[in-house]
Amino acid sequence: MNNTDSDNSREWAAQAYALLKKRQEEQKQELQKQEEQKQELQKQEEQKQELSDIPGQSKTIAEPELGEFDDNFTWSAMVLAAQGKNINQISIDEIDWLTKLRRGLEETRKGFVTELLDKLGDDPLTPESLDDLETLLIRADVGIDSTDKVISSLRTKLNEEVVGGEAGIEFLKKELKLIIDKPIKNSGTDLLVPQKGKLNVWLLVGVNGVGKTTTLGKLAYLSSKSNYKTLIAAADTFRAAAVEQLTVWGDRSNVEVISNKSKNADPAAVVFDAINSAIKRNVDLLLVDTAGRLQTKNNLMDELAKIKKIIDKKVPDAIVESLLVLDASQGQNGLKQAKSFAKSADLSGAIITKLDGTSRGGVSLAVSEEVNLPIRFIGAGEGIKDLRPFNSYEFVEAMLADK
Ligand SMILES: Nc1nc2c(ncn2[C@@H]2O[C@H](COP(=O)(O)OP(=O)(O)OP(=O)(O)O)[C@@H](O)[C@H]2O)c(=O)[nH]1
Ligand SMILES: [Mg+2]
Repeated sequence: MNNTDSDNSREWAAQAYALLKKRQEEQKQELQKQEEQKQELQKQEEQKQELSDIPGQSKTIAEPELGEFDDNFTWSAMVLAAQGKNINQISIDEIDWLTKLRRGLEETRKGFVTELLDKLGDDPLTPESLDDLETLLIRADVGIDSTDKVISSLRTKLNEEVVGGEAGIEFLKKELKLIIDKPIKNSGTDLLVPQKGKLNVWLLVGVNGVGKTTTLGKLAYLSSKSNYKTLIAAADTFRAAAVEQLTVWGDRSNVEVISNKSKNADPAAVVFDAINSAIKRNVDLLLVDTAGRLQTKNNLMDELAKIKKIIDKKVPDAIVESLLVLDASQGQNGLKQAKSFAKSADLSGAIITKLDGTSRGGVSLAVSEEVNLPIRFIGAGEGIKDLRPFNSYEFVEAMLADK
């Protein structure tokens, strides 16, 4: 965003705020009415229901509240405006998400933009400041290849013209976005959504603890909310609590979970059953949770291959996505995992989780450049709404926001 754009969209932000405030008041009044009517029924219901202690899974889905007309709101609205969003179409959810994303990337940014701007001051970029930038990019886990690419583009630009600090940041944003967008463009699909009229099967794979099950829960919510008929297959049969954890997520979004609770059940058999149910019920999207760890005698990759084989055999027409879930806070370690998975499993995309509060958000760049995987979703929190389709513009703006 340049200065004139900024002024215009600041004005836009103020209008958007007023509109959302009004809408929120109306919604509140409407909700209150409904609330009073339901109160008696709910009381009885609540007594029956046990609240889960899994983080982010209280029984009611908290709607975000419109906060102050502050810097967070203005920044988020400006990012939406810069993408040509219509003022009547934006929602508190979008503002809330962008605020979360920017906050989440604060640690990555702190050791990066703030330091970079401090070093640059108002002076034009010099070859020395490029050395500083190189160090900062590496430290943010952007990866050697992406860093080399960006620095050499900047060096070429410096040879041709004088580049001021702010212009340098804008150029940097453009270069980073190009890197992230490349695998997305190559995939031919800008936004991953289930294809209507077909069975879509999304496998969530990755090592233990990266957030596969949580991400699947959030995807189930997103999918059913968008009116896709959704089903979950609990193919992590290794971890005892996995089915229970998924059932809680399924309940939250009214999505059924197909599982086999017997000990050492075969994951491929669970997928087999789930496909049968999916066909019977005309399901649009089948989400498959897989194990992050198995008994030593079993190999994770073999297991995944077996699951895929079952899918290919039973529903050759299905659109299958193998999505690698990566925990951003693991930085370069996560990148190593991605590389080894990419070698053995036939991956089609990545989902980056835990972008809230990590200083290693830059690893997303390394995944795009070095593993060549399109990033499809990002997670920044444990709540059901803390996952959104990946948007490279928003990501880069949040990573390099100057406050
Ligand atoms: N802060 C934060 N925590 C997250 C996010 N996604 C997942 N988590 C947390 O990470 C932990 C592990 O998440 P799971 O979804 O169980 O991970 P998993 O990959 O399914 O783990 P295994 O089934 O053991 O392989 C949980 O405590 C989640 O709440 C996120 O975006 N932000
Ligand atoms: Mg799990």
